[in-house]
Amino acid sequence: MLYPQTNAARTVVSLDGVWNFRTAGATDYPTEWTDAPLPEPMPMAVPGSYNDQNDETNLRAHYGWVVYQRTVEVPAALLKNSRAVLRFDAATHAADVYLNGEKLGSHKGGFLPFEFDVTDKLKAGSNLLAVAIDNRVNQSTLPVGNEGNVAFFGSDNAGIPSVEAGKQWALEHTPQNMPNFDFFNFAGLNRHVELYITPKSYIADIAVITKSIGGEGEPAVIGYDVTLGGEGAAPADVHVSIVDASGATVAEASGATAGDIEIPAAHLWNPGAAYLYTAVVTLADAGEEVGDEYRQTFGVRTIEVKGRQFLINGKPFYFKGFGKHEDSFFHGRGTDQVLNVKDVSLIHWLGANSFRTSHYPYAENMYDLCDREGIVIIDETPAVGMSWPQYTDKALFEHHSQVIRDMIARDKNHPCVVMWSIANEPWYDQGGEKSENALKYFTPLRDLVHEVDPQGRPATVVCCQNDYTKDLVTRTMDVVCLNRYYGWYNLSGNLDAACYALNVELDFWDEIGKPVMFTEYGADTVEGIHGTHGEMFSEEYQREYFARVDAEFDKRDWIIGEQLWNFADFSTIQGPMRVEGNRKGILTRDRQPKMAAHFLRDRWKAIPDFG
Ligand code: GCB
Repeated sequence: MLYPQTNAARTVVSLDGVWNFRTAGATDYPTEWTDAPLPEPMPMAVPGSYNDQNDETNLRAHYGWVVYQRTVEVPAALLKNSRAVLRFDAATHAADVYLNGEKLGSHKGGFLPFEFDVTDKLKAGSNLLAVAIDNRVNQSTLPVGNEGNVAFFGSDNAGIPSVEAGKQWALEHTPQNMPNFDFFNFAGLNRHVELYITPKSYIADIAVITKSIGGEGEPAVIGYDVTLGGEGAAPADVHVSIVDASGATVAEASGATAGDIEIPAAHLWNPGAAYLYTAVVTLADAGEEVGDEYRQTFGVRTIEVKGRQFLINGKPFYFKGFGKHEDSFFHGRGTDQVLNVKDVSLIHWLGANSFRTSHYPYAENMYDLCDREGIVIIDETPAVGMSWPQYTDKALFEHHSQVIRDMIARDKNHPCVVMWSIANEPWYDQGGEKSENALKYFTPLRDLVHEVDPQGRPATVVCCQNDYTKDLVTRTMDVVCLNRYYGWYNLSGNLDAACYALNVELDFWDEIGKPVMFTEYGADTVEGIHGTHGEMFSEEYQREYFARVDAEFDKRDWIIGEQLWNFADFSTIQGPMRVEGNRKGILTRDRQPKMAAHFLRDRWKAIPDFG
């Protein structure tokens, strides 16, 4: 699915702005809210999570459905001899969409785009658009929620009769989402909504693949694959021009939907030194007034896991960075370009070169920025919070497979994406049949990644602190990605013992013989708490924690990267382990550095991207 763009052949109409909004029921919404103006609506900005936008209602505690509405004014000229598509960059977590009272369809999953062809449904003039959105998470959704008001990060004093009674009462009277994941369940129209117009015969998809490279400035071969849509479009009508960053056309091909093109003196896309080309694909006039056009940016670069190394353009790359979240004050998980630009500048300031889109695919705008800024991304599905009952759930497996297909279809051309993460911390180290079921579940998903990615990038599952001897899945991935909290959740406060235990585990992974990277390790730190001997939660402890753990990494050349937890503090469900959210950021939620950020900046600036 191509991102909407305005060019000589296409028009995008943004439907961002202040919409009308109402909360509805836990399990349903009134149908009359989908075909007539909403009664007594409150204003709600799109894109943006609804949870922190209104103070009269406790929208953070809302459970179930909400309804968004707006009118869409359409000039008649726009609809003449064209195709109209309504696109949602995301709706979290499930949506029913209505246009002029007619249901267009539904979508499940809160972090990937979906669209509807509305050519025959949109009228010139005023149209009523209504979107009902459900924020519930449960055992059949990704991310996974717990049923029954059992909080992951709450007190679970099971067995005390009055606590059990309280839980039962809460379930019946104040139902709440109980995420099996540690980030606030921000919901709604978190990303852009667009109406876009193309010719009736159109370019439906483009894939660009780097087939071979030489050095910088030497010839490179790229492959292209164009999918056509609509009637009348023929391969003979396709033309591809490769345009360099200065606007000069450096290579061309015509008359086929797929082929190879040689760029005579190619500039490579490298971390920290990005170079972007544009494949300008045109579809000649197929008896219509205009043909179609799409401008697809791409980078010339290769990715390969070889032995115990992760190669970008044939050179061993070292990941320096963090897991992030789409999270900020007021916006929640809402797309915020100011924040994205600020975060990218902080990534440069820190001397980092990469991050993981923990724990869901981010809005496309961030990938565009990272393409141009040379920042490397590990792209993650929203499969977080899984456990053993799910590994035999066929419907969930199908949904998970579809999410992987959709994520790769969306992000395949981004040079910044170098690896796909199938899941974060599925629980699978119980041994016996449970561990084997996990292996049966994740092996076909790894193979699916390899099959559907035209660029053949590596696949991983990011694994939880576990009994690694019984974990059968992690060792089968292309790269072993470890989340470890020695010195925080385990061996809390004792960094000597933490380093000892870490070393015992690292000896195990050395035997396994795969490339290993850390995708989480960290310590909650409340800015302003200090101590001469730096105990837990102090800024000194966080700095010392990273200094000690990183020194263990430095002893092993098969560790291919360190992505700590987390870039910045972020919002979570309330609970006794969280003081206004998760505080493991090396930056505060408003992006100010804690002491550890200065230590890491010095460290990362001294470690080259390629070793
Ligand atoms: C983890 C999770 C992450 C949490 C983190 C923590 O292992 O992957 O989502 O936020 O631990 O701080 O507990």
